Amino acid sequence: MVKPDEKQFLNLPFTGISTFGKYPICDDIEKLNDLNADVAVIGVPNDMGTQWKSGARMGPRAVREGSTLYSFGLEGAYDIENDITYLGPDWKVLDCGDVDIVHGDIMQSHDNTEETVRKIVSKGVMPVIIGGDHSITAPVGKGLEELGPFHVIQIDAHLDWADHRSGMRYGHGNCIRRLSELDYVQEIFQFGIRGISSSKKEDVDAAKEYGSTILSPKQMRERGVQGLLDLIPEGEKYYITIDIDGIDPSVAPGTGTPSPGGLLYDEVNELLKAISKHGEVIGFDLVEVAPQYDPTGMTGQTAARIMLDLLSYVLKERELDVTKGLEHYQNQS
Ligand SMILES: [Mn+2]
Repeated sequence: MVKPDEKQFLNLPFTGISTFGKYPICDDIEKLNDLNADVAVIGVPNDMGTQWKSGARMGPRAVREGSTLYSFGLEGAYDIENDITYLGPDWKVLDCGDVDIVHGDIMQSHDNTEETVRKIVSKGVMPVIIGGDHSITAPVGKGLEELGPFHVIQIDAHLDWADHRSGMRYGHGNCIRRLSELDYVQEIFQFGIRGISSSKKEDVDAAKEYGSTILSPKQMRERGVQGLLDLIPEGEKYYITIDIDGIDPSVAPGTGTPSPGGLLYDEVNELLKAISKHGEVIGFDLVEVAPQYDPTGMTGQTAARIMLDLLSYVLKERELDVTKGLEHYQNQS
C-alpha cells in the first residue's frame, strides 16, 4: 500500500483535458501578454480547400489527442539520446483553442485565421498552428506580416504552387504560390516534393522562375542535412510549414492525398533540428492530418511528435541565445 505522503499526481495521458501537450488553455488571445505567453498554439479546423478526400478539419483534435502521450509536465522533456532537457518550466506554452470556422465559406474562415495569427504576432508571441488542410497557410502567411522578411521552408509531397483552379485561388494547392506573392517572403525551400502528376509543369516552371528550391526525398538524401543547410541563408528568419503528406504514408497514413516515397520521421526530425540551429524559426504550422483514414491514430501521434520536437529545438536555441547574450554582457563588464 502507498502511504498518503507518497502519493503523486500522475496526470497520465488519458486523463484530464486534451489540450496540445496538455498545456494550459488561453480562452482569449488578448490575455496572452498578461499570461506571459511565449508560444500560442492555435488550431485551424478548416478543410474546405481540399481537392480530394476531406477530413483535415479533424486534424487539430487528432494532433491534440496524440500530443497528450508526449505531455511533459513542468519538469520539461528529457532527451535520453543527447542528455538535454527541453521545454523546461520557464517556457509558457498555451493552447488558444481554434480559429472560428464558417461552414461553406472558406474566405471568411481564412480571414478569421489571418486575424488570429496577426493578433498573436502583435503580442510578441510565437504562433504554432495545427491545420486544417494546407489552404490555411495562405492566410497564416498574411498574418505573419509583422515578422517579415523571412524565408519559407516547406515539407510536403506537393508543390502547392497552382495559381488558381477555375478561379479558386485559396485552396490547398495554391498556398505556397500565395506566400510567394507576399513582398516580405524571401526565398522558398520545398522539400519532399514527389510523385508523377502531383504538379503541372507550368506550376513547377512558375516556382522555379520565382527562385524556389525544389527537392524530392531522394535528392534530399543525396545532399544530406548539411547539404540542405548549405542552400538556406544562415542566421536569418524562417517560417516552416509541414504538410504531413511530406512524411511517408507508411508512417502517417491519415491524410487526404497520401503519396508513397516520402520522408521518414527521423529524416524530418534531424532536418528540423538543424534548421532551428541555422537561424531563427519565427513560427510553424503542421497541416493535412485527416484522422479518419488512420484507425491506429499513428498519424496524429507522429504529427504531435514532430510539432513538439520542433518546438523543443526552437526554444532551446532561444535559451542558448540568451545564455550567449549573458556571457557576452559579462565579458564586456
Ligand atoms: Mn501541401
